[in-house]
Amino acid sequence: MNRILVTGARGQLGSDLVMALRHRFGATRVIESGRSAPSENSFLYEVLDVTDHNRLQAVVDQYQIDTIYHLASLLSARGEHNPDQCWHININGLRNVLEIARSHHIKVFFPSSIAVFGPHTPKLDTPQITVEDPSTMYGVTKVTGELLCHYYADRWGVDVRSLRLPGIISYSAPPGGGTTDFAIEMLKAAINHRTYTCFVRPETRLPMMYMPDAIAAILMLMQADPATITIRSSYNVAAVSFSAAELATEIQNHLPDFKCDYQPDFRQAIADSWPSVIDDARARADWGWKPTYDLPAIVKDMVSKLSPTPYPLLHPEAQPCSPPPLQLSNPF
Ligand code: VAH
Repeated sequence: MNRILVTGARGQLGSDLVMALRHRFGATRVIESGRSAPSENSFLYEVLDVTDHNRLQAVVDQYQIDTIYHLASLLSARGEHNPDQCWHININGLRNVLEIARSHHIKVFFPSSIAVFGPHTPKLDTPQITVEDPSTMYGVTKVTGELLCHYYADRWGVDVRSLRLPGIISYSAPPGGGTTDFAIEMLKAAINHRTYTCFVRPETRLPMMYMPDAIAAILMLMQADPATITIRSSYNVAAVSFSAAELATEIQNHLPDFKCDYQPDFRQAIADSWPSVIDDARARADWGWKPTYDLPAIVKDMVSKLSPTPYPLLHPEAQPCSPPPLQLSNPF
């Protein structure tokens, strides 16, 4: 029991999820995997391209895997610059996971996204069941992925569970080339440089979630009694919605000299196609979902975790050296 494989384990979500899974189930019960060999810390790590069915089969057999957290995918912004690769990895990778889950009776977590929604989806209190007309290849792969999950659960009885994750904010691993990366970039830039140029307009409001809440939602869903799971495509989950300007204002409550300007790029159109506020009543009713972090709590925790530890000012020259230039995420 609980022999777990995490694909895409070194991504933004995977880095924190692996730690949480190892903490809960034991370090030797969780196998990390990714397309490239890790630069360090290769403890129970397998190089695995999820589009390679035979390699995935070999890893599953070697470790007698009974649960797969399938995180390997290209996100929205990166996917728009390489839609063919986005389709290939996101769909063929998921199909390999579901096929092996079917033949080996493996439980699966699949991260969907609010990116399944599009311009004709209700923007406020987006229902669990509604129009899904995504305008990105990433969103198309997530709609297709949800339909595949529902099919494998309904037709073959695969215990696959899924969440439509909002933008995830974390301080540990860097963001992975998504449209919601502006939130993490703004926080890191505020702390390191006191200034940030945001790639969406100030009034752009999106559903977001702090990483601890995302990890809690995933673990609650995967531990829930199967009888309580009434959605086998993907559950809406929500925590907080805020605009880029509201985030900047909350940061200024901690860093008064922080300045943010706005130069929207191609990611503005992606953000505009997504909802602002999600209705997650079904997740709350079925398996007790309840978020913990609101915007002030997120910013307070991020600022404290990302701020350099203040030096003991033993001497006026003992000022901390200026941090290295911040490499903003390049989504391609
Ligand atoms: C992205 N962070 O921006 C991801 C997420 C809701 C957005 O799927 O692509």
